[in-house]
Amino acid sequence: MILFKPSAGSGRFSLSEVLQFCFFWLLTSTAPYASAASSDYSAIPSQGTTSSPPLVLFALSFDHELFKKAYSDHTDIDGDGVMDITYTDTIDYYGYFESDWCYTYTSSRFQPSVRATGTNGHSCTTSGAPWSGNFLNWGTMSRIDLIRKVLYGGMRITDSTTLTTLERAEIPFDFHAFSKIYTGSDVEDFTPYSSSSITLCNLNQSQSGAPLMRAKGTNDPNWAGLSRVRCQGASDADYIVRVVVCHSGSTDSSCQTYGSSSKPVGLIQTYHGGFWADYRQL
Ligand SMILES: [Ca+2]
Repeated sequence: MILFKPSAGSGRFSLSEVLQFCFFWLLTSTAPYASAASSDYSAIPSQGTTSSPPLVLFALSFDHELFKKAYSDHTDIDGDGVMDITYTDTIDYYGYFESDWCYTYTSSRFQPSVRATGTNGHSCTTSGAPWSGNFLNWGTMSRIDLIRKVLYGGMRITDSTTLTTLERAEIPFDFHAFSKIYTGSDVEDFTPYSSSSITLCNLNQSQSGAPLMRAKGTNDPNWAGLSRVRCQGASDADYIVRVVVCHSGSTDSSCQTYGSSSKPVGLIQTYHGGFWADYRQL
């Protein structure tokens, strides 16, 4: 047994001795403590009485960099160590168009018509459907288009029970407007042009104007580069970049059936768990 007694001669405990005693008691005390039980913990917030599902808020960037071309032509997309500086047919370009379908331009939109052919399944050699979906993805998509497709299936401009049309993002006619040039002996495999080169220029001519893809059958590296307002001057043809999706023969795995309709969906619809998401602001 350890006994505490006042220092010799004082008859009283000093403050130091009292503190030492308290510390010793804390170390040696066997006072019972209740062990924790699972009922002591709860998923319910301490300030509330009802539980609720956990929510996640995504605050995504919405800056102007997203309204530039998705495929910059100065990256190695397929990771083979070689810079992909133009359209490369061995790559499946992601976007609003289906890479394995051929499109005809009718009623101010691109309509999938027949399946693509060729070594990589991207060639379109029938005159009725001359546009390769894979080529159009490379030639028209902006970064925000790909984000929209990943998150919620793409921006719908037509959304009826029988028809769904997606629309390319609004691209300002300033330095955001971008051109894409392809030169090769197989231009006619992907486009209506039989020339050796094609230049596509993407912009909106005015705020909320039609999302245009202007085309000419030549190599014009200055089309989107010399003036403050870009992609101006003569073209061979102008196309509105709207595309019919989730059609009856669609191979797009992002199409989901709702009753008699098929609609493009993304991560939000797939994982939303019944919550409504205000994704239209993106
Ligand atoms: Ca490469």
